[in-house]
Amino acid sequence: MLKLYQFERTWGIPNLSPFCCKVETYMRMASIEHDIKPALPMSAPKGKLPYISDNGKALGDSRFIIEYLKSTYHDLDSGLTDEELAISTALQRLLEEHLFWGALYSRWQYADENWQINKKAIFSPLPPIIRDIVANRWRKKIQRQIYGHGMGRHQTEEIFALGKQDIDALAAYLGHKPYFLGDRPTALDASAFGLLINISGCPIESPLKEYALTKENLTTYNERIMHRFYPDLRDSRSGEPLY
Ligand SMILES: N[C@@H](CCC(=O)N[C@@H](CS)C(=O)NCC(=O)O)C(=O)O
Repeated sequence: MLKLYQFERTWGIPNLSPFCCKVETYMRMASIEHDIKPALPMSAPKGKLPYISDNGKALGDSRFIIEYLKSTYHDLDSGLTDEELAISTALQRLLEEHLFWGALYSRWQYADENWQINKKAIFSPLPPIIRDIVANRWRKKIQRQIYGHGMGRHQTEEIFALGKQDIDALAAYLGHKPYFLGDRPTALDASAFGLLINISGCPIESPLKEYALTKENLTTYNERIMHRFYPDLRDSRSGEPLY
């Protein structure tokens, strides 16, 4: 059986990693059977989550994983025009190579309360004796990545201003459509939902989250996908469906 390795579920959303959430959402949208295995990035083939294993082979990076799922199991993008495919690629790059870095900054650098919440969610599976050491080392590493990407060189207000431009573009392009490219979900929706639910549906407070929550169509979009593809996600206290 196809296995998906990703962070443990937390915060009442499918995954705290936009990329893990993207792959699981693609699998659910495409009705691809799979087992979920909790993991940390240290064990991943490229040192990042998610990765999958199938037929004895491990594969990392959500883009290559989705290519593999398309060619081996089910292609949610079949039937799209070349123009739609171009938009899909461009918006996924906006989400994953730009907006993602503002979201990452909110968690690992922007505010200490956010870091504490993030730390607890990611590093709790580690033994207490090494938890803080590993978490602090990891935090420095991610901050170096944010700086290396270029996003981390900007002022806080500039980082969030750039993120807000991306949110504007996404909200405008989605408009009143149920999914980004029309009436049915495609790979672009797996990517968009993966990041949008991680900005507006998680307990990391920032101007980016506040701004995303002002876009009613993005909120309804997240709810639509949660309701249709994650009906099994329930409130940990009440047991009620979350959406
Ligand atoms: N391009 C990769 C990005 C994956 C990624 O950045 N994963 C993060 C979690 S959101 C990670 O595992 N980071 C660990 C690290 O950078 O050390 C993909 O599409 O899968």
